[in-house]
Amino acid sequence: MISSNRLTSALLAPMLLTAWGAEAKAPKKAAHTTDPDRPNVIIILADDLGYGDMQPYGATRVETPNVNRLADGGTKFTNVHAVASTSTPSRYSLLTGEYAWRRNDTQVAAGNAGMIIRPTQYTMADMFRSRGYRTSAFGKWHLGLGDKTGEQDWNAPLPADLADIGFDHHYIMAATADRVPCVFIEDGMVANYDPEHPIEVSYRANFPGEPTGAENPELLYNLRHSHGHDMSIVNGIGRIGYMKGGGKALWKDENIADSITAHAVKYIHENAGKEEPFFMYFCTNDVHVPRFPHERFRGKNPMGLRGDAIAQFDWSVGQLLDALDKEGIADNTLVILTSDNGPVLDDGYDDQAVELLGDHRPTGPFRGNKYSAFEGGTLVPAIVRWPGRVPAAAESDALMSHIDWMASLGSLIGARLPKGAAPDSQDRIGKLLGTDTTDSPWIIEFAAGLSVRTPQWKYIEPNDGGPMITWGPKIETGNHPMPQLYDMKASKGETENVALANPAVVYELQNILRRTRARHINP
Ligand code: NG6
Ligand code: CA
Repeated sequence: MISSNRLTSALLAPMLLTAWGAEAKAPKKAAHTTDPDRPNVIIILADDLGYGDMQPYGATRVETPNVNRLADGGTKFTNVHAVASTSTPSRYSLLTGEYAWRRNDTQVAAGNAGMIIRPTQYTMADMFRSRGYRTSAFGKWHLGLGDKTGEQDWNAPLPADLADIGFDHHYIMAATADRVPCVFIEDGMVANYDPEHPIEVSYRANFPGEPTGAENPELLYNLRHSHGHDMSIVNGIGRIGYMKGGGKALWKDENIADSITAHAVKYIHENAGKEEPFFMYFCTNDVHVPRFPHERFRGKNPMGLRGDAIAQFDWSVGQLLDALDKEGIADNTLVILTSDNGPVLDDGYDDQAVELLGDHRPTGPFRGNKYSAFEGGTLVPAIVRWPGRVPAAAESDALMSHIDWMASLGSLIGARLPKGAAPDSQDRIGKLLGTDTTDSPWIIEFAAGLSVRTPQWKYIEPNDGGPMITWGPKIETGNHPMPQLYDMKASKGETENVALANPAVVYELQNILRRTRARHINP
């Protein structure tokens, strides 16, 4: 493991001033799960789950009883944005409190990317650890592993992993289910490693004699690709990238939700009775492609595999909530459910998501979707539950961005962040807990370029990229060579560009971007 010079919790304990000028907090003697300001914290992060995909947000063609249960016990947010309209930059920003667009290497990562968050960076997991938490990550990772891209040896412990950025325990997928390697990584090593079948991974060339989706479509017995995803075949599904070996370590897509959820539930049971609270970063593969949920979720809604994947996601949520109930720790556990970016229908496999959609609206009334600068790219569901502390059966329309969750949670638990950590994150804990329903003054969204959203306006910077994605499905990018300004109070649909009629507003929003780029953060 790369050793990092992190401050230990012992060093930090006496220094409880929060880093954003908030009031000093009374020193806490010992971390404990019954401490009101140090609840267990679970972030449930769905993949590509849209604003309109669950019943609390208006879905009628699929049932989400467990998410409904969470919403009944907590606050549902209607104006929360992920930082980016794809996974890697969105997750990078959530976990570091730094806008991904400040770096040029946070675009959608390959499965053999080196660690994008470097061990010297201070993460949300480090922050929880500094306050005595146990920390864990489950499921989709997609932020790179090992030191250098393409140089990992998947047959031995990885020289850099999540332990180097603050997670005590992890059971993860290196990237996405549509990218090789198709194995779980547990605490820095391939889980269920099969020495009879050494693993090789390449994003450059196939391994001699190995079938591919492009050349051997007859082997795609589980799902066929619609675009891309025609390289290595694992479990009868074509992937992005090439891999060889794996043997019994290879996942079966129909069991991914079961594996991730079982590990997380076990963790809850093992940690519930301990002195220290826990932080869990629980990332589902659902509802990302390839959508291949377990048999028991199939055919219960009219939307096919995408609907089934939503049902499977809901089941995972229910398993976690049940585990909290069984352990009697639901009351001192803050559960936050959200998604990494907006929804997409055809994202590369022939799963009939488009054909079977009916009148379901994955983005609700909003325009665009995953990849897009329109609201559908980053507007995500968000439900927060903490009995007694977060209003129950409530709704908040506070404008808020994931970028602020690190500082907000840090404020809650009385963490002190080292200078330079979470540089773009503001303490908005009242908004996150639903007790302050006022808007953030502005938030920034990241697709091909940047956009600013204020309570009334949405400004999209000019961008020379084309209006539609070029690689396959009909997906609007939101790009336009002219400045775009939409009055979100007049219409949620971003249909009428009123930039020319409102030059002063455009100028003001451009200034927010200019100053934020220059790091002159001015909330
Ligand atoms: C795209 C993939 C898409 C998905 C996306 C990342 C193709 C043609 N499309 O490049 O299927 O994997 O990357 O999604 O390969 S994300 O939610 O992890 O950002
Ligand atoms: Ca995603």
